[in-house]
Amino acid sequence: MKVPKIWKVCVIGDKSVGKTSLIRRFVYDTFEPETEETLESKTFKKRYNDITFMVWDVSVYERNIKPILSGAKAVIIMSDLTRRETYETMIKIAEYLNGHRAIKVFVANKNDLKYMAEFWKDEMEKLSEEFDAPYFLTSAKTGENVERVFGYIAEGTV
Ligand SMILES: Nc1nc2c(ncn2[C@@H]2O[C@H](COP(=O)(O)OP(=O)(O)OP(=O)(O)O)[C@@H](O)[C@H]2O)c(=O)[nH]1
Ligand SMILES: [Mg+2]
Repeated sequence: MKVPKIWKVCVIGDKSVGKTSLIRRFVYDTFEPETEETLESKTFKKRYNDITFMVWDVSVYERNIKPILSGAKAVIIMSDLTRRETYETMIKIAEYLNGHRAIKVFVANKNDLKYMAEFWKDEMEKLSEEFDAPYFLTSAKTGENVERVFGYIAEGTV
């Protein structure tokens, strides 16, 4: 009998970086310009090839993320290219996660607004090398690279 693959994936990052939007793009292939903030963490389910992803949209108000991270196959650490401080938060999260066994992926979102970028690929590369995890520039708005993030988690190759 084949054991079903149910993989928990946590999406974590600073406020308004587009966590919910990225998940919605992946799960429903939709985008909303106006969103409500995520007050409580929420899960979304999505079938991808032979894997069922349980995607956790982790609220920035979560006081204790330890139980949420428990058992996670992967963690998507997100930032917003147009806000430098969200890059700094990504570093803090990566440091916090050091030693956690989950697959880590760095995502700089809102690449459709790249003319407003406050950090760029070179810095993502630095982060990627330091923490030995790949990075993607995504746009939840256009859909650019969104599926590739989950494809990497599923297949282990960029
Ligand atoms: N231009 C652009 N806007 C985006 C993108 N992703 C999200 N947004 C917008 O950014 C805002 C915040 O998006 P959310 O998905 O709510 O961000 P979040 O990280 O879930 O926010 P919180 O739950 O409040 O922490 C919304 O106005 C989105 O429409 C993107 O790729 N491009
Ligand atoms: Mg949200």
